[in-house]
Amino acid sequence: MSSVNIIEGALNAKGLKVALAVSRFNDFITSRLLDGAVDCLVRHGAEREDITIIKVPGAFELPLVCERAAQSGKYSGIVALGAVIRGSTPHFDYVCAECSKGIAQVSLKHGVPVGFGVLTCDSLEQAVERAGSKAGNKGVEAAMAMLETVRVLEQL
Ligand code: INI
Repeated sequence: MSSVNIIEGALNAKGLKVALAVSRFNDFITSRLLDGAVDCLVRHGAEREDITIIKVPGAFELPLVCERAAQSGKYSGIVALGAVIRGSTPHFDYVCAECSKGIAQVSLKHGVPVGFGVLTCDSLEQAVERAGSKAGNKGVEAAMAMLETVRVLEQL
């Protein structure tokens, strides 16, 4: 019996130009996500000068800057980093919905992998857990996912 063909991406960031879009809202959380993403890329072979950090006010603004970054053709991959924490109004739901939908659309429209490193949490405690403590660092996970997808696309 012949073997199946498997396409998978190596976790190698050598030579890649990457944009990291990060929101200032809940900066004490998003700065940890950003540190994690940069560290992850550098440890996987990226050069620091090939990493561009784009700061935006909040998660709602992330899709637009990811769209421009993707459209520019300058980047092999993008990572969106943010932290949306539920309050007492429905604002949370609108920000999360537009942010996640917008980022997914950018990826599909331009064929550029956009790692989704936006926390959507019910409490500050949940966010802290996902920004470099008990539940890992979602900035690292999003950078890894972007990296793997870039390398998968190269083979398709
Ligand atoms: N933006 C966030 O990134 N996280 C939040 O938790 C948040 N909350 O809760 O309001 C938030 N709001 C701001 C929003 O992203 C926009 O920046 C703002 O509405 C201006 O367009």
